[in-house]
Amino acid sequence: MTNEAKIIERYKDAKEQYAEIGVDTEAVLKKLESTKLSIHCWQGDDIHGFINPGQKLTGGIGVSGNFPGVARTAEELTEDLHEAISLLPGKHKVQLHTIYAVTDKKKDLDEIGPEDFKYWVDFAKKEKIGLDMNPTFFSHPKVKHNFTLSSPEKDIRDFWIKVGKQSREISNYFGEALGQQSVNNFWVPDGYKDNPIDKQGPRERLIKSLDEIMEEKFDEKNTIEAVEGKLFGTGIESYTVGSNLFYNNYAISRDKLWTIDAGHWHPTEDVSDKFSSYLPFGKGLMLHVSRPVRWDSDHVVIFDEALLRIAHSLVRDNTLEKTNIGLDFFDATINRVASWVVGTRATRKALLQAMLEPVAVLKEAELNYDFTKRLVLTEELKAYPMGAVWDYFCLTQDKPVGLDWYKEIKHYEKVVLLNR
Ligand code: RNT
Ligand code: ZN
Repeated sequence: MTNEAKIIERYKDAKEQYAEIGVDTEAVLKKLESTKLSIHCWQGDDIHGFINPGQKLTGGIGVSGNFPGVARTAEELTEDLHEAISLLPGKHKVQLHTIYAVTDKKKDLDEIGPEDFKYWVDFAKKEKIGLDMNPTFFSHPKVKHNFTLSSPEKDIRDFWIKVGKQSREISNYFGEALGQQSVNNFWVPDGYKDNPIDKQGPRERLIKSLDEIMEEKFDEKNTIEAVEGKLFGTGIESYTVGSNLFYNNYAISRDKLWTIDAGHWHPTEDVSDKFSSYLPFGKGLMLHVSRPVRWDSDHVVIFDEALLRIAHSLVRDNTLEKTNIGLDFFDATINRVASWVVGTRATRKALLQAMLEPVAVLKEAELNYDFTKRLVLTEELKAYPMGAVWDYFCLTQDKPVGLDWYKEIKHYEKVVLLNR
């Protein structure tokens, strides 16, 4: 039997096994394929961007490691993204930041507009993917004492308000050009290292700045804003202006999306428990799927319990439609292209694991107070042949099965990355 025939054979067995408990694997695979995952471009170049590449990273985000082959130009970054996407089954988007503009002219962050992202739109069309946006509010001299949109100084605020407004034009351009909504995600690093006296003032200023940025109306078919809060960052341990609660309320009151980054909470907090508490009130969610190891360390996402809880919540509560799933991690100790592939494949695998559950049966058991059945089924399902379904999915998507992608990556490392 050829390898391909074996994969199909194993899938047929698995399909039967799942059918016995009421799971239609064909329907699952369709749903899995159409669930878009938004890959963050910044894993490829350690969040340097092209606008001011020598600039030190600020804003409490740090990248450790110096694996060779970091992308230094737009060509290198898109070459690497193309390689990663070629190894990933399913539909995708790519998340950009203002600093990834591709322009010949020397421009400051607040001058960058849609015309500087034509390169990326062309790339997205070629790859048949969507684009998401993030205005950059860090790694720039105008981040004064860790403040941007909530700075006490009007000219500092005005600079960043302009960056925010420009990002909406760019995101709108993505939506128009690619015919699919672009999520424009706002995160600012503002905060204090030590205990502040005034906690209200900066938050009021942040609201005013955001409101000013959001004044212009754009068609939500093209773009929608998301706001991302955080518990703390390095250098702003005592007070984060844009806390999680702050943005939860901002998103609800302004009818925007709320971004939940898996690394932005106390390490023992169950991020997945927040979706169903928020969604009955809010328009929708953006996720930054990440892996915090003891803190907001942004490790590469793996198929772990925390990721599975996220996937299970979205599938069991049927809220995938209202959720935009993006990735957010950065690790420079390993091959950066491999890390995209590991994190994105792990996320899609977790979704598959969740979709292969007989959710209706489990809900019924729960409603009948049959907690024994609920426990028995969920435990037994852990050893069901999800891997056979995953391999078949990769095969039908014309993407490498199992470890085959690693061979490709090793080859790419040798001929491309190590020659940079
Ligand atoms: C930082 C936030 C933010 C960034 C990216 C680069 O804590 O998670 O999303 O990681 O904008
Ligand atoms: Zn994030």
